[in-house]
Amino acid sequence: MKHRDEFCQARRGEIQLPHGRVQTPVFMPVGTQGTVKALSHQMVEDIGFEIILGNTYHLYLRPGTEVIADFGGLHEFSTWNRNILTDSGGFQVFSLSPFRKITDEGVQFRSHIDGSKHMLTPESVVEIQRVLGSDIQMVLDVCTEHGIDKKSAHKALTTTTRWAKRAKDAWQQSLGDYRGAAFGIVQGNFFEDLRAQSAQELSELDFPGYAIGGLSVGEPPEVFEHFLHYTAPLLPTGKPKYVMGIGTPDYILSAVEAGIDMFDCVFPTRVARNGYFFSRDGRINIKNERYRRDTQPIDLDSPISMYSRAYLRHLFKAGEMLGPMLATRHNLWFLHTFMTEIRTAIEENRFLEYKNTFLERYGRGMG
Ligand code: PRF
Repeated sequence: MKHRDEFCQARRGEIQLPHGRVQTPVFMPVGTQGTVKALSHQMVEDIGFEIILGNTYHLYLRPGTEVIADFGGLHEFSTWNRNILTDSGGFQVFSLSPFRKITDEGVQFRSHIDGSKHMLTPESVVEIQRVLGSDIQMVLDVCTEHGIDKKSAHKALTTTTRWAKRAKDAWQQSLGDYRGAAFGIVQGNFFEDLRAQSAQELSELDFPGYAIGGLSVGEPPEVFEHFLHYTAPLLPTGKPKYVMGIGTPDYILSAVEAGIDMFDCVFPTRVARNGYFFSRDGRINIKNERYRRDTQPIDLDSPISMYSRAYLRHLFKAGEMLGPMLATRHNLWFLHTFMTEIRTAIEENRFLEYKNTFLERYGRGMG
């Protein structure tokens, strides 16, 4: 950590990884299949991103770990030369697989692609991510939804801790030529004592970094806010803290204020493909009739400022590929610029002021 804002927990730092340094707080674009959808790696790099996400679950199923192994890892296979963080697959099995069964050993599931049967264990997930060459790998966890009872939440938490211990041992043994970090993931659903227990047990395992999982899974914003601010201080101060699966400006601001260093989310890129553009005045649905003859760009500073809103609207109305490409480029530029401004504000001890000014214009609760 380089600096903490004098008036809140927001912090400014740097993480050293095998493929270079990452400035924090950082937003990481999602590249589930080894590609940030609709953009070339060059475009992602040109915006300035130092790290993207990949997914163990998807890459293991397709093209298959052995194909990527033949190339020497995901960096070589995809030709993305900066850092890659891979999620463990725990969350994706829960959200995508038509069938899954959790045992002590691991999670059995059926592929959402062809229905074939598979099993992921804490150890196999470490091994897959080692083969992928992940700069940061995540341990296998059990993510639960909002609204479950405490007994089920407790069961998921004890499995998550047991798996984290096995993952830590496997990760330590995997080190050598492989130099990626492994992060533990806090669960505990929406129960304070379970969150505290999870944070405590994982902290004892002494991972290089920690994620808060199981948030933004359908709970109301104030519940998200409460558990985020409750859990963040329970994690070791000197290590990176990552909230998984958040990417709207209001949630990012809330997380930075709580002292979180890293975020990722499909949201900015997913909504881009449906014609939603982030702007300082809130999110714009370009398909709206009101933009039909609008000669203005979305934002004068955007890398796509040469295009008018009317033309962008036309691309989406006509179903042209260039529409999603330009929207994705714009939204990722918007978030990258937003994170750069946040980092400067923290350095100058005016993060809270920045947050209020930004939300005043963008709209609160706008997502
Ligand atoms: N666990 C993992 N990946 C995740 C989550 C989690 O809890 C979430 C929850 N928002 C997103 N991605 N492994």
